[in-house]
Amino acid sequence: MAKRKPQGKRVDFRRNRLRPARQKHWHVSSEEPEAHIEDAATWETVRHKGALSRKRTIVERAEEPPSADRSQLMRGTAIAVRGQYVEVDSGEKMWLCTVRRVLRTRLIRERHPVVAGDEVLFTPVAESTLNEGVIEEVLPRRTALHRSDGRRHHVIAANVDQVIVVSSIREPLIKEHLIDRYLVAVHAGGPEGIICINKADLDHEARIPEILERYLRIGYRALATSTATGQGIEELRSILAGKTTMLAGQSGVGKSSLINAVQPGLNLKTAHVSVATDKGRHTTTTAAWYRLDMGGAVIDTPGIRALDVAMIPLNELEMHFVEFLDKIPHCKFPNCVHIHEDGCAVKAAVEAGTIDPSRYESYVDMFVERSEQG
Ligand SMILES: Nc1nc2c(ncn2[C@@H]2O[C@H](COP(=O)(O)OP(=O)(O)OP(=O)(O)O)[C@@H](O)[C@H]2O)c(=O)[nH]1
Ligand SMILES: [Mg+2]
Ligand SMILES: [Zn+2]
Repeated sequence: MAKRKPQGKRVDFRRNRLRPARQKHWHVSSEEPEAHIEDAATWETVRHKGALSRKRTIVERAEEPPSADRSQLMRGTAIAVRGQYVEVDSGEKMWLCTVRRVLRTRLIRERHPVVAGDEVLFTPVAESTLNEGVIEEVLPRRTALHRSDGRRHHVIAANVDQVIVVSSIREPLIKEHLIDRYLVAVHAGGPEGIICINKADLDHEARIPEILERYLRIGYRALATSTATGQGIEELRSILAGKTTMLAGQSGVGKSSLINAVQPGLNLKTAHVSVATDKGRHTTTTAAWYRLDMGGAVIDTPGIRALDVAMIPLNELEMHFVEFLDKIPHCKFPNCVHIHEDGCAVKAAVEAGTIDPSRYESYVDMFVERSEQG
């Protein structure tokens, strides 16, 4: 896998920037001189276009990149985004690609126009020890999962069929409401949510069965695993086979360890949870896509505190609690939010024990939090 940034290019950027005559030329038709210079230089260096005059190449870039000869485009999967570079798997080879500027500008609102799992079309520009390319197009995403950092939303992975929401019973201690929060975000994003409680070897009080039952009874798939004893790993393999699965959950719960247990050859980095803080240390730092030998692929993600639920309209929150759906039509008021209203069928179901109180509590917490955000 090509993980190395081609350092040589950086040197070339600098050298090119120091040429005042050309810089002036670039400024003429460029709205973003700095960005453009870098692009022009990248283009030049990657293309190795010795015969073509530098000036001409730059003029082409300034007017808009030559919309590459489409017959030459190759298709691949973006497996990881590292800075300005995207690693692309074309099925046979790994390619280190940059992203065409027009594409970056068009998708400026997202931090990364390309994310792990994206299907892309790219122009191969150099095929040698380091296969290089330029991504021209990101194909429409079947699904997209978001997270927020404060006020911005970022897509973290695309084209995922299912998300395994991983928690650990201990180290770090399980946060049951966090599972519900993840499930809401996953449901809103499109893929199927599956619950996995890892570190089953540490379940000294045998709490796991009750938690799993909460989800199994409302139709979710849910399993307990332990990479220490091998419990549940075969079941996990059967869930992963032939699908594209993202593993999500807090840092330190064992996402990378589970992927290693399924396919040891991947040898993903894992690390001990800090005993002092009971927290992981963000060992995985970038979402990355891995092809599985048994068919299918997994996306390992860095531990994130919560997937984004802020973009879900408040009045749609109820839709993502699957067991509420057949109750909602029986609420007395059509605009019932299932909190203070009389004649609420959801609250009645909680009292009757058909809706789990812990799930209802997660709904109320999320509803209140979302209404405070406005
Ligand atoms: N006891 C026990 N420890 C486990 C189990 N699975 C993983 N661990 C340990 O938990 C720690 C964290 O595992 P990782 O796989 O790095 O966790 P992660 O979820 O990938 O963490 P980030 O990459 O930071 O998001 C490591 O020390 C693992 O050895 C398990 O089933 N039982
Ligand atoms: Mg990890
Ligand atoms: Zn109601």
